[in-house]
Amino acid sequence: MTDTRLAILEALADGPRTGTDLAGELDVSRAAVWKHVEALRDQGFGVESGDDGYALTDVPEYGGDAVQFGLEAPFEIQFHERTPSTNDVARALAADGAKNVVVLADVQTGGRGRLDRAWDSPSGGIWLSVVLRPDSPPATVPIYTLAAAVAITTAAREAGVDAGIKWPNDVLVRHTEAKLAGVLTEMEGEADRVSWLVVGMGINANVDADDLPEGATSIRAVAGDVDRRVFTQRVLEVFDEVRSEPDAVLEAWREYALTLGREVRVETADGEVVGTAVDVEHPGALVVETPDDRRRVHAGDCEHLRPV
Ligand code: BT5
Repeated sequence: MTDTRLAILEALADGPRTGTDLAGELDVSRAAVWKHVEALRDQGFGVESGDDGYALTDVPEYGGDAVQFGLEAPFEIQFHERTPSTNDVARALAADGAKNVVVLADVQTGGRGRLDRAWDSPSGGIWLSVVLRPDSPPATVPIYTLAAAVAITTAAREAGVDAGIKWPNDVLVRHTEAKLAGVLTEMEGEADRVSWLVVGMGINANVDADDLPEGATSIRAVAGDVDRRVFTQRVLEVFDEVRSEPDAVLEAWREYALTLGREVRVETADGEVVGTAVDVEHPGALVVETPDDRRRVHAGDCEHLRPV
C-alpha cells in the first residue's frame, strides 16, 4: 500500500474527513485523494461519502492492505492470493535488498517444511515469511525461529487455544500434541554476519483438520475461526517486540515449552540423542541430560517419548 493511501486510512480511522481536508493534510490534490479512496474501495475497505466527508465504515477481512492497516510493527506487507511458497518470494526479495517485508499468502501451492518436506497450505491458513537483515552473526539465527514460535503461541493462546512449543519450531496443542504451526528459517550470510534472514511461519488458522496431514490440527478445529487479520497482526507485533531481545525470547519460550522435563529422542546430523530435555540455551540449543552426560543439541528433529 502506498504511504499516502495508508495515511488516508489512518486519518479516516480517527473520524470522517472531507476530501479538501485530506488533500491539505497530506499535501496532495483532491483528485489524488479521490483516486486513493476509489482504490481503497476496490480493496474492500468501506469508505462512505456523507455530509462530514469520507467515513471509514468497513475494513476487509484479510489481505495485504487489511493487515497493513493498524499494524503496530515496522513491516511492509506484500500479499498474494496464491503463490508456490512465501519463503521463495521472500528469498528473492531479500536477494534484491529488501528488509522488513512480510510476504503473506492465502494459498501456497509448494509450501515447504524443513529438509524440503512438503507443507500443506490450503486457503484459510496464515502463510507468511518475514525478511530481516539483522546485524548479527549466523550462529545466533536460531533465536529468530524461537521468537517466531513464541509469537505464534502468544497469539494462539490469546485466541483461546492451549498451545505450547515443541523444540525447536513446532507449535502444538498441549493436550493432544497435534501440530498447529511450524517455522522455517532460511538465511544467507558470511562467516561473521547475516546478510539476510527469512523467517517463514505456517499457521493452520481457519482450515479444516481434514485438509491437513495426520497429526496436524487447526485453530478452527480447536477453538473456532479467528479474525485472520487481527491474528496475523498479533503474530507480527509480538515477533517484532521480542526479536532483538534474546533473553525475553528464551524466557517466553521456557514458559511455553512442552519439551522441557520430557524424555526426548532427537535425531541430529551426528546421530541420536536420547534423554531428558532440561533447558533451552542461547541461541536455541536444547540441553539434554543423557545417562552419560549433558548434551547441547543445536539442530535436529525432536520426538517426545511417552513415559514408560
Ligand atoms: C515445519 O517443517 O514445520 C516448517 C513449516 C513452515 C511453513 C511455512 S508457511 C510460510 C513459509 N513458506 C513456506 O514454504 N514454508 C513456510 P517441519 O518441522 O519439517 O514439518 C514438516 C512436516 O509437518 C511434514 O513432513 C508433515 O508431516 C507435517 N505437515 C505438513 N503440512 C502441515 C500443516 N499444514 N500442519 C501441520 N503439519 C504439517
